[in-house]
Amino acid sequence: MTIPKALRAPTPVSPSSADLPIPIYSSLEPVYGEGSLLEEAQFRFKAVKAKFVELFGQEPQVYARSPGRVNLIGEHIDYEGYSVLPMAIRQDTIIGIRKRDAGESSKEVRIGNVNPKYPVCTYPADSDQELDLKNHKWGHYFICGYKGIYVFAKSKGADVGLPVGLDVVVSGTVPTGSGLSSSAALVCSATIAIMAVLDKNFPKKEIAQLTCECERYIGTQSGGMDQAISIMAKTGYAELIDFNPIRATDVQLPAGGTFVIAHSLAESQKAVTAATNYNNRVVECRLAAIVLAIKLGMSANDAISKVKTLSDVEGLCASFAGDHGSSDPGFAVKTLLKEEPYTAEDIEKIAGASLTSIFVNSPSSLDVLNAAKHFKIFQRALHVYSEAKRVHSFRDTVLSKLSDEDKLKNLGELMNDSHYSCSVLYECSCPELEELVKICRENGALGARLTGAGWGGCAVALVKESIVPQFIQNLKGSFYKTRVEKGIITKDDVDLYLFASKPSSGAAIFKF
Ligand code: NG1
Repeated sequence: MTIPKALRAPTPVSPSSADLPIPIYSSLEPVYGEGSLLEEAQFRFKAVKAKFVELFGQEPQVYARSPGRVNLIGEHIDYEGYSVLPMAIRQDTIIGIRKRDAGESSKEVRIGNVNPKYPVCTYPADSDQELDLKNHKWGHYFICGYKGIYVFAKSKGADVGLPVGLDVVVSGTVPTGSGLSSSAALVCSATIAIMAVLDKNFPKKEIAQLTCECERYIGTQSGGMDQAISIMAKTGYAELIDFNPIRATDVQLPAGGTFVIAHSLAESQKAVTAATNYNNRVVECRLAAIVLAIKLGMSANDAISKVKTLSDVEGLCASFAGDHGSSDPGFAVKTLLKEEPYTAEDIEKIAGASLTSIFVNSPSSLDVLNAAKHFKIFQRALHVYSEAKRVHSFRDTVLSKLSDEDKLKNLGELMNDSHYSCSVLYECSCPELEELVKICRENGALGARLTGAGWGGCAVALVKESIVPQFIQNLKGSFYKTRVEKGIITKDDVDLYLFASKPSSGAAIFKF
């Protein structure tokens, strides 16, 4: 008998994985699989436990891990509201954590590290504390999560009690200052470790949003890509990450290609150089958006109060372009902005307001204004609009009916174009990255580009699987050998800075 449609039970809608909470495992295998990865993880978890006992005289109650990431395409556009396409890497941050009992003497958060390079940091058990940003300490990243989780719980009406004292040990394998998001791996693992010890869990998409906001306590105006992929990644897939609201869509990369990650060995100190590099670009993009909005007919008052990002004025730019027979928002940039850098006075004249009044509520932006001589808003806006387009071309290529070989060729070209734009228009490269990207291409990469914030850190190269061993060997000879000879790194460490990577899994909690 056929049941009439109206009487049928509604088809259950399966929640997307981003609606699910962070997975809780009782063994390492679901994350680390088997073989050498599992062995390495077992070794590291044991080391965390041993350090914990050494420092605090007890064992952790629970563990959490969150991975670093490599961004395949979509650089410096997440904070402008545009989609990006990263994948998680196997390198991660593991945290062992224990809640200090009410009876225990000091109410503190004590954060140790298995790596002796990072001394124990102690903070008050106070979620309202201000981080001393002039005195940068590695433990600050943990406190970002600590502050954030209490604010978030309050906003959700979740009862987490008063801020607790915590003992914590960290073990990280994401190289720092590498553009592989060691900072987000630490902030994300800290946040979920604290949640776990407080016996709370939330949907991944909410934690992705929360952890992005958490990391801003460190003083960078982060976009959200790193936290989103670290929390929501899935083994075997890159993810197209959309913002407002955060969403992740699986992207299955074509067969026959491998992403090789190579460190330029120039450390990118994003938090320390924020005023002249990362936050400077965020401010330049906002100024570009305001100037474009005004030139396209918006009142200066509305532009200053309503326009935050270049994506806010894309519609205006596109309709201007449409009136001139183009569909490219970059057309508006090329027509309405001048190529020469703008001085503060130039922009103040257009906006009818002082720059300090525009950014009055953002101390980190005021630091940018203090440090900046001029603003290259033409170049920054062109980069953002063209890079946003490349992300979609990348995804469309993956979904197209082309052969895998042709797909890989097109993806490589998009990566090369992205690098050019980062280097020339956004000026976030450096001589070491330029050398490395050139060497990657000379050795057969289908495409190569800087990845992450830039100004140092890593390049990512798309390489045919069949030539990966030879490619790595060649890079060792042409880029790393001289650095080993100069004592910049040791021969044994080269494999930490040059490796092939497959899309790995996202954040997890472990209760053994
Ligand atoms: P890395 O490479 O991890 O410093 C930074 C930002 C991202 C994104 C990229 C540039 C943070 C935590 N991450 O990444 O949001 O803007 O730069 O695409 O600030």
